[in-house]
Amino acid sequence: MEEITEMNADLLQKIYIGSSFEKRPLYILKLSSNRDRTPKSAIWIDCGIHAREWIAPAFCLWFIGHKDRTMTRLLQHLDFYIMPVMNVDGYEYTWTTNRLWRKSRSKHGNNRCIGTDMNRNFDAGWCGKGASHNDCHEIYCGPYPESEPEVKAVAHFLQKHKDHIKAYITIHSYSQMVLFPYSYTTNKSKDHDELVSHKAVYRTEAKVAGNNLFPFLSPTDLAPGGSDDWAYDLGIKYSFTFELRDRGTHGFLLPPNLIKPTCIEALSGIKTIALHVINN
Ligand code: ING
Ligand code: ZN
Repeated sequence: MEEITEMNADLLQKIYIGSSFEKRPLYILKLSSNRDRTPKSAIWIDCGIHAREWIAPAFCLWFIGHKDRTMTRLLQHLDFYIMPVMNVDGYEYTWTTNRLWRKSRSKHGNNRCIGTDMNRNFDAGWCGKGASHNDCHEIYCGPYPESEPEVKAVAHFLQKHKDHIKAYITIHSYSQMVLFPYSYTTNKSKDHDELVSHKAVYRTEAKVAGNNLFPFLSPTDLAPGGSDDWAYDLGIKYSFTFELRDRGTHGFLLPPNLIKPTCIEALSGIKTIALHVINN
């Protein structure tokens, strides 16, 4: 992040938004062609909510460094806020100790176990069916909503900038699909029917799924406290979870030769959403 911001000082700005449970700094990078200083609409992308989903931070960093004609054109109309790693403590832990760690590394009160599932910790149907109050479970929702400093920092930033953030995209793996609200309830969101029948949404889905046109998949299991639901209820209509490769052959241990093609697929999904945001 340091290197890439220094090398592209004209396009990138590093913004400190808070610190993690283990006191690591949390940064987002603002990608903006600042030739004209008029305030622009923006798209938020975060990666690495879950520690073991290594393709996610890899994608965010690759995306920041990627330049092409479409991106140049998009940047005339849009800024991007990119958070390469939200779960910085968990990510570090997957490098040093346990490759398959998912949660944060926080310890609350007299809990027996470490870690909260950050994608169950947002204040959207918090800890309903599909999350767990048991701190030893993989889908532990935490002692209260936004108990994780990382979640609180992101929620605070989004709240502050919600008027110009037109799309929220959070990058996970694996399963190759695009999810959108709601996950905390089986009720349809106000925009559900529009989003389901939306050509742009369908194209995004197809791209993230590796250009395999297959029927739209929505999760059948409830998952409350997710970031996309929270962003949607904040008023960000285009709010998506991208689940990148693969479909389970390698799972979280995606081999290096698949990093690049996966990034290209995800990029093309993001471009589809960005073009739609610009034209609407
Ligand atoms: N999947 C997501 C998870 O947090 C999800 C699925 C998406 C839940 C959006 C809630 C909201 O379980 C992975 N792979 O993490
Ligand atoms: Zn995940």
